[in-house]
Amino acid sequence: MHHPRPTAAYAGLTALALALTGLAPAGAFAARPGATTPTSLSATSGASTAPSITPTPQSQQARRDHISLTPSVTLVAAEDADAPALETVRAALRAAGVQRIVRRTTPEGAPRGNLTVAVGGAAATAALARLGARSADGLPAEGYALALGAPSGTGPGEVVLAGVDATGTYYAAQSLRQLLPHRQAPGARVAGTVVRDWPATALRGVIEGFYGTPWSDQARLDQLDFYGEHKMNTYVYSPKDDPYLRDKWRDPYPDDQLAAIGKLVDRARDRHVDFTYALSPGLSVCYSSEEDVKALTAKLQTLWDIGVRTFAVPLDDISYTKWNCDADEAKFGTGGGAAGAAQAYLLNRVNQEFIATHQGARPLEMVPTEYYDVKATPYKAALKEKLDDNVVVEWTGVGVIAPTMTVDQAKAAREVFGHPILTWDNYPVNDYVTDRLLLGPFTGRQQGLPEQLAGVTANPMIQPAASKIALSTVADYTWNDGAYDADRSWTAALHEMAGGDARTERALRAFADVEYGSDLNPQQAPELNAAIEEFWKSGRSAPLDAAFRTLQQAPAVLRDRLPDKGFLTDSAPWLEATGRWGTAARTALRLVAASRSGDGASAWRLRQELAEQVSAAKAPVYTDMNGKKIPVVVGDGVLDTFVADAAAVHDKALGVAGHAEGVTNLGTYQAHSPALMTDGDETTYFWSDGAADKDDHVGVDLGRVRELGRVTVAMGRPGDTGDHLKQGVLEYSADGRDWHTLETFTDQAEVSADPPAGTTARYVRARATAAQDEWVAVREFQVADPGAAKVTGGPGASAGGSLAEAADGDPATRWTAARAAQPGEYLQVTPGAGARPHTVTVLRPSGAKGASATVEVSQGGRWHAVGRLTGDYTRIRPAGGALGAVRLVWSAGGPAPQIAEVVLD
Ligand code: LTM
Repeated sequence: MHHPRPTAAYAGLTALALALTGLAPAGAFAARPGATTPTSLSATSGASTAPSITPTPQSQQARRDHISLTPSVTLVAAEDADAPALETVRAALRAAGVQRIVRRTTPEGAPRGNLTVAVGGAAATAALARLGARSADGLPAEGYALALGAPSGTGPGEVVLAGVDATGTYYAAQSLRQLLPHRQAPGARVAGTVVRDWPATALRGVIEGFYGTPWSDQARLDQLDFYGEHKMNTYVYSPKDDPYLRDKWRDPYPDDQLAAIGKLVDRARDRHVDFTYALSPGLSVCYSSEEDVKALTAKLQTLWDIGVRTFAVPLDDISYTKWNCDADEAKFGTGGGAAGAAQAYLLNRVNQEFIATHQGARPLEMVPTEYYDVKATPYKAALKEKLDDNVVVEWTGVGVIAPTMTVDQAKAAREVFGHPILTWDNYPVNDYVTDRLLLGPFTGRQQGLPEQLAGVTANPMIQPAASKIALSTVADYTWNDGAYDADRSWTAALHEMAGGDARTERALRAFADVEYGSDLNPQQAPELNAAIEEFWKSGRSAPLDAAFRTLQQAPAVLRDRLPDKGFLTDSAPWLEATGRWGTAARTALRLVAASRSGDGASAWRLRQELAEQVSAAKAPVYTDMNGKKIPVVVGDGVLDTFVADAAAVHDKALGVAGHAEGVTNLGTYQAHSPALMTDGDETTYFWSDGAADKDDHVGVDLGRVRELGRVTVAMGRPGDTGDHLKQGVLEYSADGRDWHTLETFTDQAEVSADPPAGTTARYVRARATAAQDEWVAVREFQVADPGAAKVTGGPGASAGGSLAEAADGDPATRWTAARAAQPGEYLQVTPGAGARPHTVTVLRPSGAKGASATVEVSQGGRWHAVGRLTGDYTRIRPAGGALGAVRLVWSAGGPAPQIAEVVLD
């Protein structure tokens, strides 16, 4: 559907006319072809700053004058003026401090000292002329003109709202609402302005079309208010988990449920939102059955009877290669073409026998089974040829979650389906990534796309209020894609949700930043990431600490101050995790400082606190509709990476190799991060988010070039080793560029190799040498260190642990003795070949102080005591030169000893 874009407002006005009407010469912007759109009105207007309107208007011009909000206002509106528009105007005036609103049908005789507000009709036309503003005539459906000004002789001034239709008038009222201040008392002055505005596409809104807990009716009512405020005119009721939509599509709703839907329909009408009812019979329908046609139209009739006027029949996520009845095979045959013909047959019956016979019904909408591409197929050809021309086809773009959508793709969809296209845009839906919120803006949709389409509907998150940030940007794009700037729109959405409070907005922005990443916005936490990069470059910790503190305080600030309490309920576990990650990240920052300044005792204390804080940050869970608890993800790849990098700084300061880092070029499925390949835990695993291509790889970064011991790769998930690299090669490299082969393998989930003695490398990986259909899971990827210190003695380790963990180069792992020490028992650490250490540092887990020991060192072939273990951190540099070995001679009895790391350097 194409909307002609009106020519620029005021394009023909002369300087003299501008002067007479009070219009400012600068500050106008209009979405005419070829016009550049200033970033904001206030940035370009010489007049006083006006609050911005969202969605961004197509055209707005500042005036040099202003209106005054008098205590009593005359509201001039015809008898049949749009009631929701009037209600919105009244509420906005009251919120701005107006005490009395006197309604009249004509302006004649109105008190001269009153501000006049004209809503539609002849009064509005005359007032627009007085203000030198064009009428709404010629605008597309739902367009409007809105003007505020005080030409001489109008006293406190006048406000005019004129829509091309009732919805346009309502939208003028929504814009006015945003221009007026919030004040207790009358008397505010508001800068004069003229808006001429219209939508970029006819249908704009939301399809509640996700899997998982459907929205509550209360949330839906709130959403409908939000859509009206954001000039979205469409809500499609299609929750996958309403049984009466899919499994039980033939059954009528119980009375109470129908009544609840009726309330939604009424609210939608009051907000100029078209409530679309989407019935999905595809799981069990017999396309050729008379009974099923009757069942379908009878069900739609029950919705018609409560006021629904738009209907959809989604046929997504069903099988179209298996019929539900033999009669369909007999009538339509088999294959994609037959499925298209069968669906067209059923939909045409609904279109002709229901939609066409119900006056006032809007065009039928359908979702094809192939909804995610533009490939020519027999299925699409059948729909194109056989489906009634006026049926609207929904399409998700190229891909189910389309990272980008272009004008050319939309044209190709129009061509291949042969019908008007309404996008079912799968953003910000999170039913496929329930561990995260998607709080970034709508991006990747090309300018010019909306006018190729019948409209755009966005599939939101399971969390309704949390969806509002992204939906606000969807509304902005679909209203005026020409002026759309994702960043600016996102900021406006946060500003609105924060209720205009700067502290709340800062906290909300920090929270939305750590939940920003998605297929549309591939960079997670872009603002925090930039702050972290700046810290590593400059070494200035104060700005980064402030950013982390904002995260840490975000839960408390938002719980106290955010007006939308639904947002808090929706985001509770993510918000909790954000605060905890903020705490952990601040500790990590202090760990870097302590490590760099040589304060080993503080660094070790912070390192341990950090481990606990990270565990706490990973603890919050989202509980889905089946009671499954899903750990939530916050700032992934940014916060966790910062914490790991801080630990690496500490490792380096200690002089240990540290933790090998799991690395891969494959995407990650949900929370199965690459770090799980090196966590020493076979029950956790990295899992790719798709099949491996040739040259995809999984491996480790050892942090420095060192000698390689045995390499062991345990692929597949625990108890199901199917997802492994089928054909591959084990390789090592010093620099990550030049790789050398260690071993090739074919169809082995467990792969190991012993590099020749003296082989050194920093990176080791398993690389696919052929593409495969299977995803890749890796439980553990280990590379032994022949140069590592040797640990002997006792007592022996408790179940599942090993003595070696006392000196494995990783302070994050620990040796815990199976029992208390016996008289004379000791733990001995002998440095690796070639090492000539002079210092011993013993790190113990906090709270493990109880087991006491004497520290003895061997120098020149003789053992002698050099001190005792004191607290968590003991560092001794004995006189007498290099240490041959160190032993901790335990005092008998007491608690079972524990050691995080014995470091010889
Ligand atoms: O996108 C469509 C047409 N169908 C389903 C949606 O119900 C679901 O919410 C999204 C995202 O998981 N994917 C689909 O395929």
